Amino acid sequence: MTLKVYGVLQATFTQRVLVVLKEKNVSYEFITVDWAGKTHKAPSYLLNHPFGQFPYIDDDGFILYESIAIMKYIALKYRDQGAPLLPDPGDLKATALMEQACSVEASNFNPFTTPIVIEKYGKPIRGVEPDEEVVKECVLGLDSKLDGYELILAKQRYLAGDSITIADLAHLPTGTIISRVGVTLLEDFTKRPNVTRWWREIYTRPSWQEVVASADAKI
Ligand SMILES: N[C@@H](CCC(=O)N[C@@H](CS)C(=O)NCC(=O)O)C(=O)O
Repeated sequence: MTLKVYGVLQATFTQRVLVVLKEKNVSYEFITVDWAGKTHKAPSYLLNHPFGQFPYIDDDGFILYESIAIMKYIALKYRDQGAPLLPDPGDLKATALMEQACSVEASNFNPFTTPIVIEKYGKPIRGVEPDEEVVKECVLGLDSKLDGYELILAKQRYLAGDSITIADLAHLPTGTIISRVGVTLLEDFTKRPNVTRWWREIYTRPSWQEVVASADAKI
């Protein structure tokens, strides 16, 4: 049975799942969640995602939510297709470094980028004014956290070492949107050459360009 993805093409956490599926060349069925109609809050939806969010996947009856968990599941299930995206599961230290890189994203990137996405992208779509104070604070916070990224990426090509992993790919959705709304910290080569080198490398992957194109085509 074809793997089913429940989500929204323009939603950042859904896009994390899609980029891994494209990296692995896995065919899937996409089911658009009617977020405006709040179908994700319906009792039938909550049976599969108790927090009423998207994305989740249904892989032949196996239900999984939380985008990072889904990325890991797909990367592991299709380990031999495309770029591995995860270390050999038997390699304890490489796996720990990949988990560390995932936590780096969750602690030092997403808490700053997601509020910017909400304020400068999500709110205007709904005709709501962004809170510029929140944006300013998050830009300052991200700017300082990216100094840590620069130290990591001066020593290695990707966040978990010299091979790309899901931890790198997890940055793509919100990183792309903040840049589109004018927060170009990831592209400032003079300030942080290694961050910019890394960002350009992941951003231009064909898998990600496909995800962006299908999101833009639906707007
Ligand atoms: N930690 C979750 C976050 C999922 C999430 O926040 N999804 C947003 C869309 S990008 C959502 O469902 N928002 C609607 C809501 O929370 O009611 C993940 O990584 O999957």
